[in-house]
Amino acid sequence: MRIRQVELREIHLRLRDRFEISTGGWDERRILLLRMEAEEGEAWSECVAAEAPNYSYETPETAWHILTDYVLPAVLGVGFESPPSVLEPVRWIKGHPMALATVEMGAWVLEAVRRGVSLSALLGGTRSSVPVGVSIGLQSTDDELLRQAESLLERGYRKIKIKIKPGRDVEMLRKIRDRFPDAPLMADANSSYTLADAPRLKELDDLDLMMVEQPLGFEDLREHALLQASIRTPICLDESIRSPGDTLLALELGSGRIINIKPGRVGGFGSSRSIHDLCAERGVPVWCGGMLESGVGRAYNLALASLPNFTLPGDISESRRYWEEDIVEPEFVMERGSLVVPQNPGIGVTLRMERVESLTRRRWVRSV
Ligand code: OSB
Ligand code: MG
Repeated sequence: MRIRQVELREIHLRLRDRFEISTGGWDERRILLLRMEAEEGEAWSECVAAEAPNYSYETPETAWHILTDYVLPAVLGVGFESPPSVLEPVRWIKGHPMALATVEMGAWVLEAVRRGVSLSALLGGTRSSVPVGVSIGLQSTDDELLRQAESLLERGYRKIKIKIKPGRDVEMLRKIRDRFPDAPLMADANSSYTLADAPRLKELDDLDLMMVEQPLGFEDLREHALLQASIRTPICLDESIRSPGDTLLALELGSGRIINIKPGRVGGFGSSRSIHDLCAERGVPVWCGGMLESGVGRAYNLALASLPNFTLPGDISESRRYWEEDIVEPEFVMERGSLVVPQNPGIGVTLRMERVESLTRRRWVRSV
């Protein structure tokens, strides 16, 4: 296949509610949308870089730079055999997985469109509907958090993830656990603790959490291994896992027992599938994380989460959890705690172009 036109846009999409984690917050998302066109069809994909370098070093600004100055000019007009090989011309680029994943994941959709199959089918998905969870940001009061947890549990989410940070952790989580003794709960610290906090983190063991996500630094696999050896609660790694190699290292060291896969963070679907497979071989469960995606990125995450070893509910909530109005139709709606995996060719949902047009802040187009 050969890409004959690329179009990159930045859109601004307001969240219904502010989303806050230990290292920063979002009121709106600055989303890069990429459209790639080949003779066989077109694909829209989403860059998930956060607005500030508080999750990883990438931002929409660095991704725009890497995509428009290096990646897109290099892949335009060049034939490729399989989706991951679309990135062959830019193998020399170090880092910037989210920018690169935007192109790699779009290439999977071009291939799905060419074959007339769904993205899920192309990736090897085995489920037509996927149980999902929800991530609740830091709230100003515990009462507000309780209110939100209650309404999201009532809505049917299969996993409730609660953001924590030093000073807002054990006591706050205990209130939730006391109110909802059987709820599937977990916590996400987004790298806000150090090994010196191990005694505090050990107190989580009384709360019957499914896991604690990324308690320590994003490069601290050794420290995570020491922490995991001293607490019962399974550690799930998010920020620390950027590749299959990181995953193997983490599992060998015992840095965690569960892996969160975000395809953007690991450079695309090729890498996501390798991580999925090597975890499956070792009996390590994985689940699909989220970056507050629009319906475009959500479609990709859902397709990935239809693979067999995604045995825990991911952070793939329904559209209305994030947006007043999504940019795709149909929007993603949860039924009995699950999202239906689109079965139409490609991403299986359609962009609402009028809406995308009105949200666009900049646009860059090249063709051959
Ligand atoms: O750590 O999983 C995270 C959102 C932005 C950055 C990092 C994270 C998150 C979430 C939200 O937890 C997950 C979602 O998209 O619903
Ligand atoms: Mg996380």
